[in-house]
Amino acid sequence: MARVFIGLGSNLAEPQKQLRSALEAMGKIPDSCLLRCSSFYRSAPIGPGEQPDYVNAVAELETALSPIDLLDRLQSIEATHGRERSVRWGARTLDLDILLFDERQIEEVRLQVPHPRMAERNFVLLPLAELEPQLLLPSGESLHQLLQNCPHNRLDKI
Ligand code: PH2
Ligand code: MG
Ligand code: MG
Repeated sequence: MARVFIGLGSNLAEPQKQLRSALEAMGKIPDSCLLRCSSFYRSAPIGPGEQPDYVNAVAELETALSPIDLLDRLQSIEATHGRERSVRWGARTLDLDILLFDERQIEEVRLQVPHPRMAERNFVLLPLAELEPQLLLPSGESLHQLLQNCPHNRLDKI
Protein backbone atom coordinates (compact mmCIF):
# COMPACT_ATOMS: atom_id res chain seq x y z
CA MET A 1 0.00 0.00 0.00
CA ALA A 2 1.22 3.47 -0.84
CA ARG A 3 0.69 6.41 1.49
CA VAL A 4 -0.71 9.41 -0.35
CA PHE A 5 -1.50 12.98 0.65
CA ILE A 6 -4.25 14.73 -1.30
CA GLY A 7 -4.97 18.45 -1.33
CA LEU A 8 -8.64 19.44 -1.38
CA GLY A 9 -9.87 22.88 -2.45
CA SER A 10 -13.16 24.58 -3.32
CA ASN A 11 -14.34 28.15 -3.69
CA LEU A 12 -17.81 27.71 -5.24
CA ALA A 13 -21.19 26.24 -4.28
CA GLU A 14 -20.74 25.93 -0.51
CA PRO A 15 -17.07 24.94 -0.31
CA GLN A 16 -17.27 23.17 3.06
CA LYS A 17 -20.09 20.95 1.79
CA GLN A 18 -18.04 20.19 -1.34
CA LEU A 19 -15.09 19.08 0.78
CA ARG A 20 -17.22 16.94 3.10
CA SER A 21 -18.90 15.27 0.14
CA ALA A 22 -15.54 14.74 -1.59
CA LEU A 23 -14.17 13.04 1.54
CA GLU A 24 -17.17 10.72 1.59
CA ALA A 25 -16.52 9.82 -2.06
CA MET A 26 -12.78 9.37 -1.43
CA GLY A 27 -13.68 6.91 1.32
CA LYS A 28 -15.22 4.71 -1.38
CA ILE A 29 -12.25 4.60 -3.78
CA PRO A 30 -11.53 0.88 -4.39
CA ASP A 31 -8.42 -0.78 -2.96
CA SER A 32 -7.87 2.27 -0.79
CA CYS A 33 -8.47 3.48 2.72
CA LEU A 34 -9.06 7.10 3.71
CA LEU A 35 -7.05 7.49 6.93
CA ARG A 36 -7.59 11.07 8.11
CA CYS A 37 -8.14 14.67 7.12
CA SER A 38 -6.72 17.94 8.45
CA SER A 39 -8.88 20.79 9.73
CA PHE A 40 -10.52 22.93 7.08
CA TYR A 41 -8.86 26.29 6.36
CA ARG A 42 -10.22 29.43 4.72
CA SER A 43 -7.62 30.88 2.34
CA ALA A 44 -7.22 33.93 0.11
CA PRO A 45 -7.56 32.94 -3.55
CA ILE A 46 -4.44 32.73 -5.70
CA GLY A 47 -5.40 33.22 -9.34
CA PRO A 48 -6.90 35.57 -11.92
CA GLY A 49 -9.67 38.11 -11.30
CA GLU A 50 -12.01 38.41 -8.35
CA GLN A 51 -12.73 35.04 -6.75
CA PRO A 52 -14.32 33.96 -3.49
CA ASP A 53 -12.08 32.65 -0.69
CA TYR A 54 -11.19 28.98 -0.85
CA VAL A 55 -11.70 26.27 1.71
CA ASN A 56 -8.64 23.97 1.73
CA ALA A 57 -7.65 20.79 3.55
CA VAL A 58 -5.29 17.83 3.16
CA ALA A 59 -6.29 14.18 3.48
CA GLU A 60 -4.18 11.04 3.90
CA LEU A 61 -5.08 7.92 1.96
CA GLU A 62 -3.58 4.44 1.71
CA THR A 63 -3.96 2.87 -1.70
CA ALA A 64 -2.98 -0.13 -3.77
CA LEU A 65 -3.88 1.79 -6.96
CA SER A 66 -1.23 3.14 -9.30
CA PRO A 67 -0.77 6.92 -9.30
CA ILE A 68 -2.59 7.28 -12.65
CA ASP A 69 -5.49 5.03 -11.55
CA LEU A 70 -5.83 7.13 -8.40
CA LEU A 71 -5.73 10.31 -10.50
CA ASP A 72 -8.55 8.93 -12.67
CA ARG A 73 -10.63 8.25 -9.55
CA LEU A 74 -10.01 11.72 -8.15
CA GLN A 75 -10.85 13.40 -11.46
CA SER A 76 -14.09 11.48 -11.68
CA ILE A 77 -14.99 12.69 -8.15
CA GLU A 78 -14.18 16.25 -9.30
CA ALA A 79 -16.45 15.75 -12.31
CA THR A 80 -19.39 14.50 -10.23
CA HIS A 81 -18.99 17.66 -8.13
CA GLY A 82 -19.51 19.87 -11.15
CA ARG A 83 -15.87 20.70 -11.81
CA GLU A 84 -15.35 22.52 -15.10
CA ARG A 85 -11.86 22.94 -16.52
CA SER A 86 -11.76 26.27 -18.32
CA VAL A 87 -9.67 29.04 -16.78
CA ARG A 88 -6.33 28.01 -15.26
CA TRP A 89 -6.51 28.69 -11.52
CA GLY A 90 -10.09 29.92 -12.00
CA ALA A 91 -12.82 29.40 -9.40
CA ARG A 92 -13.82 25.76 -8.96
CA THR A 93 -16.34 23.63 -7.10
CA LEU A 94 -13.74 20.98 -6.30
CA ASP A 95 -10.04 20.42 -6.84
CA LEU A 96 -8.34 17.21 -5.67
CA ASP A 97 -4.57 17.22 -6.14
CA ILE A 98 -2.16 14.38 -5.44
CA LEU A 99 0.54 16.11 -3.39
CA LEU A 100 2.75 13.17 -2.41
CA PHE A 101 2.66 9.49 -3.36
CA ASP A 102 4.99 7.58 -1.06
CA GLU A 103 8.52 8.69 -1.88
CA ARG A 104 7.78 8.68 -5.60
CA GLN A 105 8.83 11.39 -8.02
CA ILE A 106 6.61 11.37 -11.10
CA GLU A 107 7.03 13.51 -14.22
CA GLU A 108 4.25 12.64 -16.62
CA VAL A 109 2.11 14.90 -18.77
CA ARG A 110 -0.97 14.29 -16.65
CA LEU A 111 0.69 13.99 -13.28
CA GLN A 112 3.65 15.56 -11.52
CA VAL A 113 4.43 14.41 -7.99
CA PRO A 114 5.37 15.98 -5.61
CA HIS A 115 2.85 18.62 -6.65
CA PRO A 116 5.03 21.20 -8.44
CA ARG A 117 3.56 24.26 -6.67
CA MET A 118 3.03 22.92 -3.16
CA ALA A 119 6.10 24.69 -1.78
CA GLU A 120 4.58 28.11 -2.66
CA ARG A 121 1.23 27.36 -1.05
CA ASN A 122 0.70 27.71 2.66
CA PHE A 123 -2.88 26.43 2.17
CA VAL A 124 -1.24 23.07 1.28
CA LEU A 125 1.77 23.08 3.63
CA LEU A 126 -0.01 24.07 6.84
CA PRO A 127 -2.76 21.40 6.72
CA LEU A 128 -0.10 18.87 5.71
CA ALA A 129 2.01 19.88 8.72
CA GLU A 130 -1.05 19.40 10.94
CA LEU A 131 -1.13 15.74 9.83
CA GLU A 132 2.61 15.05 9.56
CA PRO A 133 4.79 17.74 11.15
CA GLN A 134 8.04 15.79 10.71
CA LEU A 135 7.45 14.99 7.03
CA LEU A 136 10.40 14.83 4.64
CA LEU A 137 9.88 15.23 0.91
CA PRO A 138 11.47 12.89 -1.67
CA SER A 139 14.05 15.66 -2.29
CA GLY A 140 15.15 15.35 1.36
CA GLU A 141 13.79 18.80 2.23
CA SER A 142 11.73 18.99 5.40
CA LEU A 143 8.21 20.35 5.55
CA HIS A 144 9.54 22.78 8.22
CA GLN A 145 11.99 24.24 5.69
CA LEU A 146 9.30 24.62 3.05
CA LEU A 147 6.99 26.36 5.52
CA GLN A 148 9.71 28.81 6.52
CA ASN A 149 10.26 29.81 2.90
CA CYS A 150 6.60 29.88 1.87
CA PRO A 151 4.79 33.19 1.12
CA HIS A 152 2.31 34.20 3.85
CA ASN A 153 -1.02 34.14 2.08
CA ARG A 154 -4.07 34.81 4.29
CA LEU A 155 -5.06 31.49 5.88
CA ASP A 156 -7.39 30.85 8.84
CA LYS A 157 -8.31 27.56 10.45
CA ILE A 158 -12.09 27.15 10.39
N1 PH2 B 1 -6.05 26.37 -6.05
C1 PH2 B 1 -5.65 26.81 -7.21
C2 PH2 B 1 -5.40 28.22 -7.48
N2 PH2 B 1 -5.54 29.06 -6.36
N3 PH2 B 1 -6.01 29.45 -4.11
C3 PH2 B 1 -6.36 28.97 -2.90
N4 PH2 B 1 -6.44 29.81 -1.87
N5 PH2 B 1 -6.62 27.65 -2.69
C4 PH2 B 1 -6.55 26.75 -3.72
O1 PH2 B 1 -6.80 25.54 -3.51
C5 PH2 B 1 -6.17 27.22 -5.00
C6 PH2 B 1 -5.91 28.59 -5.15
C7 PH2 B 1 -5.39 25.90 -8.33
O2 PH2 B 1 -5.60 24.61 -8.03
MG1 MG C 1 -4.90 22.66 -7.38
MG1 MG D 1 -6.00 20.16 -9.63
